This record gives sequence, C-alpha cells and structure tokens, in this order.
Amino acid sequence: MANAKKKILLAGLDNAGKTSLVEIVQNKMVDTVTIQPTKGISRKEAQILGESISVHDMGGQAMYRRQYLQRPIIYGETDAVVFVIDLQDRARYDEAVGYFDSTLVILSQLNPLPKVFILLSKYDGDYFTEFQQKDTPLRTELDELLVKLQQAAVEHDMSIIDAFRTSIFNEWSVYAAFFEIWSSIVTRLNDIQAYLEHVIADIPDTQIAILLDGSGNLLAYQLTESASVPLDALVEIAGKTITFMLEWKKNKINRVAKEQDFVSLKIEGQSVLIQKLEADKDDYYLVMLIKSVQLKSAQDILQKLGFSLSIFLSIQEK
Ligand SMILES: Nc1nc2c(ncn2[C@@H]2O[C@H](COP(=O)(O)OP(=O)(O)OP(=O)(O)O)[C@@H](O)[C@H]2O)c(=O)[nH]1
Ligand SMILES: [Mg+2]
Repeated sequence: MANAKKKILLAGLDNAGKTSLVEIVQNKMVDTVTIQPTKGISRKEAQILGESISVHDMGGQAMYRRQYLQRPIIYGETDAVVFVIDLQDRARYDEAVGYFDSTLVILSQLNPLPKVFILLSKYDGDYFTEFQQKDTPLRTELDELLVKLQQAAVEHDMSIIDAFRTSIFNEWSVYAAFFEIWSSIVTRLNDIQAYLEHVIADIPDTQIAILLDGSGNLLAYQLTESASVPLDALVEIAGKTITFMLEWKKNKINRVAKEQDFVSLKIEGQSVLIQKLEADKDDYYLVMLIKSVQLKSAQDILQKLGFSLSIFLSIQEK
C-alpha cells in the first residue's frame, strides 16, 4: 500500500493563527506568549492511519506571500489547502480574500485539484460573545466574507469544501476541523467513521463516542446532545479527553501492566470511559459517555465495541 505522501498547505495572512493550529493538532501546548511569526515555510509531519502527511505552514508576512506567488512550484502536488482567516481582524478581510484569490490562481492549475477548506480562526473572546447575539454586524460581515471567498472559488472553477470556526481555546473545534481535512485525503477514515456509527447505533443513550489513535488524532466520532448534556458541554469534555489520553499515555501506559486498559474519569461532572485498544501493535483509544449506564455494564459495552473496532482496524490496515 505504497501511497504517495500527502501534502497539505496552510496559508493565510500573517498572524492568522496557522502555526497555533498546527501546534494543537500536534498535541503541543500553544504558548500564546512566545509564538513567533513563521519565517518562510515550516514543514511538519503528521501520520494518519499509517499515511504520512506533510503539513506546510506558510508564514504569511507580505514579503513571503509575494515570494510564494512568484514560485508556483511550491504549490505543486497539493492534496488539500487550508486557508486560515483571523475572524477578529475584520479590517483585513478584504486583504485575506485578495490573497485567497491569488492563491487559487495557482492552485486551479493543478491536476487533480486540491481540496479547499477555510478555517475562521480566533472564534473566542469578545468576538465570540458578540457573535452569539443575533443581528450583529459581525454576522453580516462574516456572511459577506464567505460570499466573497465563494465567488473567488467559483471564478477559478474550484469549490470550498467547508468552512469552520475555530479557537485555540476550544481544542475540539480544531480537532474536529482537522478531522474533516484528514478525511478528505485519507479515505479510509470515512469507512472507520461509518463503522463507528454503525456499532454505536446499537447502544442507545450514547452521548459521546470517539476513536483516537495513539497520537491523539481523531479517527471517528459522534457527539449526540441531550437536555442534560448540551453540545457545548460535550465539546468541552471531548476536548479534555484527548488531553487526558495523551497524559495517560505519557505517564502511565508505558509503566503500568496491560490490565490497565480501561479508565473511568469524571470530566465536567460526567463519567467518561476510555478503553485502550490494540490493532496490529498500534494503540487506539475508544472514548465514550453513555447516559444512565452502570459502570460495570459500561465497561462490558466498551470492551465489546473495542474488540470489534480492533478487528475492523486490523483488517483496514491490510
Ligand atoms: N484569541 C486567539 N488568538 C489566537 C488564536 N490562534 C492564534 N492566536 C494568536 O494569534 C497570534 C498569531 O498566531 P500564529 O499562529 O503565530 O499566526 P500565523 O498565522 O502562524 O502567523 P505567521 O506565521 O506570521 O503567518 C499569536 O499571538 C497567537 O497566540 C485563537 O484561536 N484565538
Ligand atoms: Mg506561523
């Protein structure tokens, strides 16, 4: 299964938040104080289901932007482009659209065409608060921005697959956006998502079901809100489980014996269950929150699901 290495470009104006997003996806703490503007292009590697993905974080200062646009080779063989726009920098929306347009001029020459995603970053703070009110100018401005981006895409015979609002203070927003991006280029993720949905359908009252790989990458998930646990809370819990899982892996799993493969923990007042799985020597984690189920039977459920998921993942790898 010698797939060519995949390539993702992360582009956008300076200060848009590109490098911060990459740090989160790589499970690093984002240090908002010390992060520096990226000089030129910084390449990072990601591994999703055994496929190598090279993430090119294109520093967005004007000087670099000019250089890139003069060297179309930089854009060659790109599988997906993630264009990042700082929602809070409203004065530069038009500049961002202009750069998006110039970028598409080059990308539209590629065959096959890359998948295009928009990440609307910094959806937090005062911006978030104001956005929650209906009929605010923010929403109108954002709608106008999206229309312009759409128009630019259409003009170059391309299409935008999706646009996501993200914030580095809501880690789930970043993981979920990148899940869609990975899924667009690693097609096996779609099979895993379908399989997870299929097995979860038999377990009523499932509020959270997440499948992570050993590096904390999201492979599949389903969040189902209810009156008692609304989506906001699910998102908060889901984000924290990834952080917890990484801690767990770092601190315990290497040292503690194999039977330590099930953990139940309270996050935001909810009992979250995590089952470690193994498929072809790789570790995976199944995270679940099931309403009104006793711990013992929940553990049985996770074990069973975990078992079918490991088999599915092993078959997938072949
Ligand atoms: N409020 C808020 N600030 C953010 C967010 N993401 C990044 N920032 C801040 O925005 C600034 C720029 O972030 P970077 O990730 O360096 O931006 P960049 O797009 O890589 O910038 P260049 O490398 O110059 O192209 C930093 O001070 C970050 O802390 C976010 O989601 N919310
Ligand atoms: Mg940067």
